[in-house]
Amino acid sequence: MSAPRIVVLTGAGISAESGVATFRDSGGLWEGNRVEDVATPEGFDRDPDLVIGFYDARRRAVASARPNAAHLALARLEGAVGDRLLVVTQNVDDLHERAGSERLVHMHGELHSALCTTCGVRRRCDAELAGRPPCPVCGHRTLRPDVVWFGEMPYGLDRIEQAVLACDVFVSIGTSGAVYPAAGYVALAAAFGARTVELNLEPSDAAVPFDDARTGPATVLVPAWVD
Ligand code: BV8
Repeated sequence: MSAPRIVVLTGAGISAESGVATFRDSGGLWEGNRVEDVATPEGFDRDPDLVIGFYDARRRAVASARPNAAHLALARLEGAVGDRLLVVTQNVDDLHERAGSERLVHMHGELHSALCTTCGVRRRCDAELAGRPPCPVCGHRTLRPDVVWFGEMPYGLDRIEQAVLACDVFVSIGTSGAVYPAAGYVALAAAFGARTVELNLEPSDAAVPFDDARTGPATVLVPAWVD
């Protein structure tokens, strides 16, 4: 039998051991910030400088982080099975790319991308958005973080859903299963016959039980599962 088709969904927990804060763990990003203020379009409209400062600080934190053994193991898996693997990440950091993953969908956007609310262009952005630099295309000072806030449409949904429906194995790594539509993918995969696996520091409040739920740090569980 040829290599199985695998979908891997990752959340903030896969980057935790790289020193990147998660959202809902103690000391997480939501502890110091109200979701309504920093992760909604309304919050951005109310106080764009607050939101831009939140994301600039996270971009700086990620720049000093390094991919960990879990990111590297997924890149090795892609080397072994090629286009039979798709990594769907809720994370906006670039640690999967820096580990070598290419078959990757950032369904909640990317810290390293900026979106212009005037002309709609999305451009790679390593610089800070504080001070509202002009859009390189239209010149308006209307760049925002290119991330998906609550109430906004996630990216790549068609591609993701096609892969989830067709996969033989669905693996969820480092996510609390609190945010939709990502949190619904395990139920969809199971309904279409996939074997479901969770590799998480603690069991998530998943929509349906996983066939194989392993608890522990991603840097231990993911290489052990991949290799
Ligand atoms: C949308 C911005 C319409 C980017 C974020 C159905 C039911 C109920 C509600 C909804 C629904 N459908 C839509 C909604 C509304 C809403 C939603 O889900 N609300 C929730 C609160 C109920 N969803 C939306 O608005 C989405 N948009 O639905 O559009 C639509 C959709 C489909 C089709 C048509 C129309 C938009 C959601 C995106 C919101 N943006 N953030 C950013 O700032 O990064 S959410 C935020 O949460 C991040 O994106 C993050 O990725 C995401 C999930 O968090 P996790 O990654 O899981 O992180 P968390 O801290 O929660 O958990 C960490 C886990 O890791 C823990 O389990 C921990 O144990 C584990 N861990 C920790 N350390 C380790 C570890 N594991 C292993 N090793 C370790 N070392």
